[in-house]
Formats: sequence, C-alpha cells, structure tokens
Amino acid sequence: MARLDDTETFHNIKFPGHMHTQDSLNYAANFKFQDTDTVIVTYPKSGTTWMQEIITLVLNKGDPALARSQPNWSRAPWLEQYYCPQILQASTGPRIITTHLPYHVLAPALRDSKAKVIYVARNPKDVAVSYYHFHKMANFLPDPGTFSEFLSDFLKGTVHYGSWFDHVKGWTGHAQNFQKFLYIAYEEMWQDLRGSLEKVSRFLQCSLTEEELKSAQKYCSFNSMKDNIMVNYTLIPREIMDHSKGKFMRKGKIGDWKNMFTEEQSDVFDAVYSARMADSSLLMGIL
Ligand code: PPS
Repeated sequence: MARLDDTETFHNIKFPGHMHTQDSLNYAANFKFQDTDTVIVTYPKSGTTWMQEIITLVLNKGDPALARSQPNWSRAPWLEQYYCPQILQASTGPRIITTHLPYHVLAPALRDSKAKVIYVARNPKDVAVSYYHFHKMANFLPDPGTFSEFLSDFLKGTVHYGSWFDHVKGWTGHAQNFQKFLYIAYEEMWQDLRGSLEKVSRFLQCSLTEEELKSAQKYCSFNSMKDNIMVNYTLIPREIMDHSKGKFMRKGKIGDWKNMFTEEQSDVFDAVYSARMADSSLLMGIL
C-alpha cells in the first residue's frame, strides 16, 4: 500500500491515505472491543511509541525479548490503519490496541466497554515541533511549509489527525464515561519514568518486582529505544520514511519548543491555548 500522496477524510478529519482507507476507518469506528483490551490513545507525537514500549515491558515483567523482536505496530497495532484486522486475527491473549482517533469518532464503539483506556498527552508546543519535523521525514504526510505556516495549521486544527485541542478535550473531558481510564502526561513519564511504570503496572494489574521494574526502566529509556529497530522506524523503507531528513526518535526532550518558537509565536499559541482550554481543568498546567 503506497498511496503516499493520498488523503482520506473521515468525520471532517484528514488521515494519510498511505495507512488509512474509508474501510479501515469505518472498521475502527465500529470496532467490537473486548473487556480484556488495553487501548493507548494519543494525538500524534505525544508519546505513543513510548507507551507501547512501556506496556510491552510491563506485561513482560521487564523482559525486553518481545520489545526487541516484534515491531511496535504489530505488538500494538493502530486500530484505524488498514493492516489492523489481520494482526488482531492472528493475536492470542489480551490485545494492546493503539489509536489516534478523536473521542467523538470512537465513543460509540467504546460505549459500555470495560476495556482499559490509557490517554497520553504532551505539551502541545512540543507536539507541534515534533510533528513539524516528522512531516519532513514522513513521505505520507504533506509538505509542512515553514514552521510558521505549519503552526498556523496546527492551531486551526487543519493538520492530519485534526485538532490537538479537540482531541485532548474530547478524551479527558469524558474520562468519567470509562470504567478504567488512566491519564498520563509525557512530561510525567519524562520526569519520573519509574513512577510512571509503577502507575501503568498498577493500572494493568500486573505487579513487577524491583528487578523487573529496573529492567523495564532501562529498556524504555530514550537511549535504549532510539537504538531498538523495532521502535525507531528504521525498518520502514526510505521512500516512506526518509531517515536522512530526520529521526523518528528525534530528541525526546521536554521544552524543546523553546528552540523553535519565536516570542510572538509563543504568545499567539498561549492566547489560543487559554481560549480553547478554558473549560478544561486537567491540562491547564502543561505549558
Ligand atoms: S507517533 O508518530 O504519533 O507514533 O509519535 P509518538 O510516538 O507519539 O511521538 C514521538 C515522540 O516521542 C518521543 N519519544 C520519547 N521521548 C522520551 N523518551 C522515550 N523513551 C521516547 N520514545 C519516543 C520521540 O523522540 C518523539 O519526540 P521528539 O520531540 O520528536 O523527539
């Protein structure tokens, strides 16, 4: 499936045609979740791959064998991407499913579900910078133009996968609708990886010994993951992701936006953030 220049529009949101079709998006929206499913939900560039690795390591008691032998997209497939049914059919045991879909698209399918939902959010300024760089290397995303042009589209919510604000508010604003919902910020994982691993292990009801926790922490560190070909996307052919134009595991830092934003861009962002997030208590401290 190439379709590198194609775009699919679903519920007024653009998705890369490379991985998505109307059928795959409809499959996701009508998916039958099982109570034993764990669903990782993120807006792109918010810590998706990191959470996929954390969950793999927690469920495997810190043993890196699976994380080092099976690509993340096959261990925790994206529900809305075309290959997902094939992977889930072949899977045995509890399923780890990933999605970038906004709440309103997936809510009907998840209604009354006992699936465990883990929502990872990241400072949107860092998301915008990471996403901008990703557009340059991912040939299935449009040319982002200048950072200033991209930022304007990001704030308007016209980039692929839609508005960051709608995504975060949609999911976190309906947390109470889920029987099992864990919210965690990228910044929390960065500042306290050990505590975050413990939090995820409690949520998944999978306790780890001190030694197992130490091993999990080692293998989901940025330095370890950047060299793991099962998560750093170097297995993907250059025509699709061009690693000469940037790295998927780029910097893995918090506050990198300060190296990219002008003061004016930051002020505009803050004003939009304050207006759009005024009715959301959860994330007001994130910037
Ligand atoms: S995607 O394309 O939506 O799946 O991307 P996603 O995985 O959500 O986000 C990629 C960014 O997460 C960073 N990352 C990490 N940071 C710190 N520690 C670890 N272990 C880690 N793993 C992934 C990755 O480097 C991308 O952020 P940037 O800022 O571009 O470096």
